[in-house]
Amino acid sequence: MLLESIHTPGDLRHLGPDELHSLTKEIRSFIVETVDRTGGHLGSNLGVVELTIAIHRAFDSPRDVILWDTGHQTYVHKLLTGRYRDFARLRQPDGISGYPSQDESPHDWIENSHASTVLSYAHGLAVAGAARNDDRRIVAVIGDGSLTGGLAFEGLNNLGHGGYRVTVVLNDNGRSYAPTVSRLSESLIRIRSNPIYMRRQRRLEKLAEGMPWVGELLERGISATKAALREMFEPTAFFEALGVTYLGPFDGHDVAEVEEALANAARFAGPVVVHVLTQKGRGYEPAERDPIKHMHDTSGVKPGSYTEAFTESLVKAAESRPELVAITAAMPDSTGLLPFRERFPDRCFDVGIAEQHAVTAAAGMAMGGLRPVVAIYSTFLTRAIDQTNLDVSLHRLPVLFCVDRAGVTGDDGPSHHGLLDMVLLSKVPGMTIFAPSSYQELQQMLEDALALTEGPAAIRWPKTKAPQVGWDEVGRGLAARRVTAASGPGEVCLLGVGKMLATAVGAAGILEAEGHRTTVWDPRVVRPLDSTMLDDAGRHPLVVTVEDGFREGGFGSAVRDALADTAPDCRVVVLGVPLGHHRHGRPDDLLASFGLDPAGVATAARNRLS
Ligand SMILES: Cc1ncc(C[n+]2csc(CCOP(=O)(O)OP(=O)(O)O)c2C)c(N)n1
Repeated sequence: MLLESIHTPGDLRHLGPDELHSLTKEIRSFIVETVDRTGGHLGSNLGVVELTIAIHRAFDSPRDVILWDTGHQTYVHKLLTGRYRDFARLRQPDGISGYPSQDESPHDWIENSHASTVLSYAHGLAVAGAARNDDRRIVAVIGDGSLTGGLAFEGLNNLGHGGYRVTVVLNDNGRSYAPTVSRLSESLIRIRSNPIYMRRQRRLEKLAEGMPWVGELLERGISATKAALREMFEPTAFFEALGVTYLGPFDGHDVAEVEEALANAARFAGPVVVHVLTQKGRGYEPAERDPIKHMHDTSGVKPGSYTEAFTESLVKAAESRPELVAITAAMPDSTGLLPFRERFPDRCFDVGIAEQHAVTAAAGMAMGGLRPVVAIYSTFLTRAIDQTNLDVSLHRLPVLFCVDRAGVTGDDGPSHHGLLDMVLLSKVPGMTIFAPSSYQELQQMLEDALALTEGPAAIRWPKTKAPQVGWDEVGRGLAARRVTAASGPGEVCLLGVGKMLATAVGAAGILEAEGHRTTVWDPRVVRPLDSTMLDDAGRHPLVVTVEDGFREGGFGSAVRDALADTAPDCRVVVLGVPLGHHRHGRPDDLLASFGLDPAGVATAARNRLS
C-alpha cells in the first residue's frame, strides 16, 4: 500500500503520475471502507481526493496554513498528514475526530465544523502575517455550499478590500447537503458547462506556459481575458468587483492541473479564487448516484426518532393551516422537512447555509401574516440568537423554532453538541420552550405551540429514538405532568427535562428501592415554569433537576431561582452538563461521565439526603 508510506505531505512530492493515480484509488477505498463502519461525511471526502493531494503538493503544510471550510471534508487531509493508522477509529470514542482538531495534528490550524468561517480566519491570519513579516502562504478551501453563508461574503469582502495574499480554493460540486441555493452557484454551473470559456482558458494557460516571467504574464493575460468575458459570466465579475482575482474553472480530479493552478495562484500578490470543479461521491457508485443518502452523515430520518414525530405532525398541522411555512438553512433532509416539501413545495424554503437570514426572514414572514416554522439543529440556531432575540422576540412574532439535535449529540464532537439552546433561548423575552420526553409528546407540543403561543416558541429534542407512550401519559398545553407522586410526605422531587425524564425515572426507581420517597415530574415546558409543578416540588426538602444542556443558566437554575422565593427551605440541586467544550463519544457514555445517568442522579440525590 502506497498510503502506508505517506507519513507527511512531503512524501507526496516524490510520486509520479501513475503512483498518484494508485494513491487516489487506495484513499477512496480506504475511506469508503472506514466510513461504512464509523459513519461520517462520505461524499464530500470522496470528492476532494485529488484536490487535497494537489494542495499538499503545491503548499508546504504546516508551515503554510491550510484551512478547510466546515472541516467535514478533511479525511483525505488526515490520511496525508500522518493519521493513516488512527483513521480506523474515526469518530469512535477515544478515536480521532471527524473534523480538524488541534490536538491531533499541527496541520489542523482551526477546529471547525460550522460552515462559512475560513475566509475570516484567512483574513485574520493574513493581517497577522503582514504585521509580523511572516511570509507563510494561506490557503482557504471553501465549498459552494459554504459560500452561501453571509460570513463567507464578509470574509471575501475584507480579503478583496485589504488586498491580502490568500489563495481561496472554491471547491464547487454544485451541492451543499441538497443542491446549493445560490444564483452565484448557478452562474458557476454556467461557466462549468460552457465549452468556449473552457477552451479559451486552456489556450491561455498553454500560451503562458511557454513564456518567461510566467507568473506576471499569466496574471495580466487572465485578467484581460476575463475582462472580455465579464459581461457573459457573473461570477468572474462578482469576485473581481470585490477585488479578488478569479482563476478557473479547473478539473478538480486532475492532480497535475490543480497543482499547477495553485502554484500560479500563490504567486499573486493579492487574493485569488481558484475555482475547482469536483464531483461529490466521486469514484463510489452508490454515493455518485444517490444525492443525499451517502453524502453526509445524515443517514435519513430514523424510524421512531423525535425527528420523525416532527415530520409527521408538521405535515398534518400544515393541512389545516394554509399560512404555515417551513424554513431550513440548507438541511431539508436531516431536519426532516422532505415530506413537507413534497406535499407543499411552495411553502418550504431552503435559504442556504444562512441561519441568521433564516431567522430574520422568518420574522418577516410572520410580520406578513404567515406562520413560519424554522427547522434547525440546536448548534446552528446558536448562530442566530441575536436575530431570535431582536428580530423575532422584540416584535413578539409567532415564529416556531423546531430545534433538533439538542443536548449531547455524540459522534460529531464539541461543535455539534446542542448544549446552549436552553440557556440562550430562556433569556429571550417572551419565548416559550417545550422539551418533549416522548414521540407522542412532540406531536402534542407541535399542535399546542401552534395553537396556544402568540409569540416566539421553541420545541427542542435530541437525536435519539423517542420513547413511545400512551396518550394518557401525554400532557397538554403549557402544563407540566406529574409522572409519579411519592407516597406520603416526599423526600425528594426529581424534575427531568425532555429525554432526561427517563433518567430521572430510572434514578427514582433506585431511590425508592432504597426507601426514599420520590416524586418525579416531567416539566414539559422549560419556560415559563408551571407553578403547580413548582409548588409541589417546593413541598419536598430536596429537589433535583436533570437536564442535558449546560448546568449554568438553564432549566435547573431557573427552578432554583423560583423556589428561592417561594420555598426557601427547599434545597435545589441542579444537574446538567458542565460548562466546557466536550469531545465526541457515545451520548449515553458522555452523559454518564457527567453523572447524568440514573445511577449518577440517584447518587447526587442520596448524598444530599444524608
Ligand atoms: C453553520 C452551519 N450550518 C449547517 C451546517 C451543516 N452542513 C455541514 S456540511 C454542509 C454542506 C456544505 O456544503 P459545501 O460547502 O458545498 O461542501 P461539500 O460538502 O459540498 O463539499 C452543511 C449544510 C454546518 N456545518 N454549519
